[in-house]
Formats: sequence, structure tokens, C-alpha cells
Amino acid sequence: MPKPKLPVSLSERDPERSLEFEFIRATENAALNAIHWLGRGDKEGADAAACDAISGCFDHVDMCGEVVIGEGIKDNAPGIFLGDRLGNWKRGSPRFNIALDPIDGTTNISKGMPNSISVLAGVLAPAQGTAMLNIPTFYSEKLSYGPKVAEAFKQDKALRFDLDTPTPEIVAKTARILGKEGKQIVVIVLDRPRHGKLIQELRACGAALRLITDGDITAALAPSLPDSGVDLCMGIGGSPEGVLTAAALRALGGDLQLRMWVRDDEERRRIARDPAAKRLKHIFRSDEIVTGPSAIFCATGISASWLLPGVRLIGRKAITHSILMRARSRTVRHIVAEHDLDHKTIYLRSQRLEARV
Ligand code: VTB
Repeated sequence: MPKPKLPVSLSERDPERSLEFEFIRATENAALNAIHWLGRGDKEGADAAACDAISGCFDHVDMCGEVVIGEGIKDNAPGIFLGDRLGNWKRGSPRFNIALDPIDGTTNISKGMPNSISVLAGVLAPAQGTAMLNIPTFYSEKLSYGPKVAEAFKQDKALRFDLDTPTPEIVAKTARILGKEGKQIVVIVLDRPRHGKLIQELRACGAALRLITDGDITAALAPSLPDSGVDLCMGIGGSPEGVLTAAALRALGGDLQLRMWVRDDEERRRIARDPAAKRLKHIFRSDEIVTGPSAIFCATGISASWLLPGVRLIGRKAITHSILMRARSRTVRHIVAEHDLDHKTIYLRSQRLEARV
């Protein structure tokens, strides 16, 4: 008698389904390992702690993960870099392209300020190339908006705007789409001298600003969160953060427009031979930045942001808040975890052992 063929398991057919929960464990562990650095004036210490926990967590996961967007492009700090491997690379394990920022907002952590998260994104690796755009410039121009605006763009061409649209028109069109007045529009901008003109223009058309010091992933996602009170995020910020933002927006339904921004001649020379340099003028959308049928985005709050509350320490318990989403199903999970610090351990790559938090 021929053996009946077993149905292919769902996790075999769709490896994201089970692996996505390992992503949560990784960012939770990063947040728990970094929380002790909150307010201690040591960005590198916090970053190293988060990286150690993420690498350690994946050391036990059957995954062939290649970091295609890592740290080091901007920070030059300890980190998980482009080309690094995550997972145990057991033969036959699913191959993933990984983008991560073990901590977005290291300065915020070091100063004990809000708006820091640990964040990871993953996409099943395509047969050729990578599913995440390689952006060789340090910075990119970015403009993000929520699902209502993205939907209106599809319905009515006249309502569309892009990175080249004058600021007053962007504000006016956003207001029209959202049924608000211009002065009710709330825009997040990184507080940097390079944004002087943008800030002036936004103020001149009556928009209200939320100026932030760092952490423009949570900022760029805020317009796509139902209760953030934020309508737009505009300005020039880190390019890797743009890729992580795009992964999340593919699940949240908003969009990001991104264009590489060359900061000086030295950078122009450095990137000249990169194939991406041919597309300096192109305005990329989320689905061109993170391609393929799906993407996982996962983040845990370290200190409070639009996206997530920070880690709360109550006696011997630590409470973490995480968000996990998948572009394929558009499921957005909010996961609150209570960690008993008398029992909890985190496997750290540096020590190759389970360590107490
Ligand atoms: C932003 C912000 C980051 O870098 O992308 C910013 O989200 C941009 O660079 O948290 P500058 O600080 O040079 O303006 C961070 O602040 C740090 O990576």
C-alpha cells in the first residue's frame, strides 16, 4: 500500500507564520537587556546590549537570516552589520532577508528620554537579489501618511501629492482628504537645522508640529496608527530607518515616499559606482522598498513612543509591549508580556549562555 501523502504543514508552506513569533522574542529580549541603560549616558552600551540579545535569541532559531539592512551605516557603533548572519543556518531552514535597528533612538535611551524601540523586519529571501532596497546614501527624504491618504490617492488623481509638491499643497490636500482644516493637521519633523525651511513653511500654513529629537521610525508610522493624532511625517532622516518603516507600512496600509539624499560631494563620489546611484531622482514607495508578497515587522518599546509604551519595571516583573505585523495578512498583533525577573533568562551571544535580566 502506498503511504498516504502527508499534507505540507502550514509552517513549511508559509514559514513566516511560526518564525514571526521568534522575532517578538528577539526584540523583547533586546528591550529587556537594554532597559538598564536608560538614562546612563551610554549609547554604545545600550546598543551592544540590544545586539547581544537579538543575535543570541536567533542562535537557537532554525533560520538562515542574512542582514541586508543593519547598523554601522550611520552610527559606527557596536552592532549587527550588513552581511551578518542571524539564525543557526541549519540546512533546509527558511532563508530570510533581515533589516534591523536593535535600538532606534539610542540617544534617547542614553538621556532617559521617550521614543526608543527595538525593531526588526524580515522577508523570505527571493531566489535572486534581496527583497529590501539597498540605499547607499546615509540619509533619505521621506514623506509618510496613513491609509486614508493612500486610499484617496488611488481614488482621485487630483488629490495626489509627492515629495516635490509644495508644502502648503501637501497640507491642504491632506486636510481635504481627512476632512480637517489646515490648522488641524499635525506633522512630525526631526528637529534639525536642515529642516529650518520645512518647519517655517509648515508653520506658515498653520499646521501643528511635533518636533522630535530622534527615532523617525515610530514617527513615520504614527500617521498610520488609528489614535496617534498625527497626520504626516516629513523630512530627511536615516535611510535604513526608511526600509524598516516601509516593511511596517505594507501591513498598516499607509505609505512612505522616499528619495535618496546625498549629503555632500564625498558621498556622491562614494556611491557613484553603486547601481542604486542611477535612481537618485526616483521616489520610492513602500512596496518598492520592501518587495515581494509579504514582510514581517516587529518592534518592542524600550521607552514610550507613538507606537508602543516602554518597558515597565514593577517590583520583580518587567512588562513589555510589542507590535508584530505581516504584510500578507495585514494582521497587526499587540503583544503585552509579563516577564518574571526571578525566572527569566536571556541567551546572550557574547557569553554563550542564558543570563539573568
Ligand atoms: C533619524 C532617527 C534616528 O538618525 O533617522 C536620524 O530616526 C537621522 O540622522 O533615530 P541625524 O541624527 O544625523 O539627523 C537617528 O537619530 C539615529 O540613528
